[in-house]
Amino acid sequence: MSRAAALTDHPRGAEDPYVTRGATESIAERVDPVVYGSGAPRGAHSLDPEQLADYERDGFLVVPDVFSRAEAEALLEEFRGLAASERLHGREELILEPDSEQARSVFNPHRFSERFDRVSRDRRILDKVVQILDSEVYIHHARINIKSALSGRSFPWHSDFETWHAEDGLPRCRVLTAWVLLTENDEFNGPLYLIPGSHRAFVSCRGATPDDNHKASLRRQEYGVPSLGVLQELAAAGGLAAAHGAPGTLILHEGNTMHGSPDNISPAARTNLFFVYNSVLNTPAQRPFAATEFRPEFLASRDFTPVQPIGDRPR
Ligand SMILES: O=C(O)CCC(=O)C(=O)O
Ligand SMILES: [Fe+2]
Repeated sequence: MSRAAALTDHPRGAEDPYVTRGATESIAERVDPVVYGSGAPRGAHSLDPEQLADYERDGFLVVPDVFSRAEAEALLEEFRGLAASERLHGREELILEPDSEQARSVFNPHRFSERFDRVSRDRRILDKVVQILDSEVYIHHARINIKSALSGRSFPWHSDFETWHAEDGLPRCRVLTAWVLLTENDEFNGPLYLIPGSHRAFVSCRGATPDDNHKASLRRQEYGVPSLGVLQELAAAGGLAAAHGAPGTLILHEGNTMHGSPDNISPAARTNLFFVYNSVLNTPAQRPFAATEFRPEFLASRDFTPVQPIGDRPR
């Protein structure tokens, strides 16, 4: 199957339920399910019905102890080795902080390291992802956000799906992020903030996407962010939550949940690994929905090969 043939032939314009980056901001209703299919368990590591219901209601779920502390520590060590090697030098996968030469993000560690590749295919993650999305999945991108002690910078409020739709052409919200906490995430070191229930509202953001927007947005996002008024409306309905957890915690984060995170001025780094899994039935449209060009491949994969799980056999 050629890659071009695998793009989704999705109607554009008036039939797009998620029009965004226009002259005005507005809130539209989500038209897609949150849990696709029946939500039936897919293996030994599926969510139980209560966890699945919490995810469906809130748009995220914190699952402690999915990986052991030792596994998280080994992943952090692997990352330190990768960061210290020459392999990332001068590469576009390495993103620096907006105000310093410190590393902010490293994209697609699973393409650089077998250990990260293996965790991306671990059934402890995939059984849950496939249960929610009800199809095979491919990795849209993966990323490590480092948030160094004292100087790791914030991420403004946003919905990931808004960007993936506008700039990467993902037609529908059949996509989620699975985060593995590699360090403690606590109230001090810049944890993720989320608005429970916000995944049910699609915020159509104001402002046309500039060319090459990703070059600025990965360091400091300015397009695809909601106004104060819209945030207040969402927070009035859902309140705010912070995702805290020990190393090895897994966070499942629905693609459209509104989230952001503050600066880390604490003395401890907050380093997290995340994988964005998109349904193979939701590959990009022929063109992005609200940008002149697609973002580069390292941000939005063109390899739609289904992820092959490893680990325990399914039940
Ligand atoms: O690492 C964080 O705190 C937030 C990152 C984020 O939202 C993103 O990369 O889309
Ligand atoms: Fe995000």
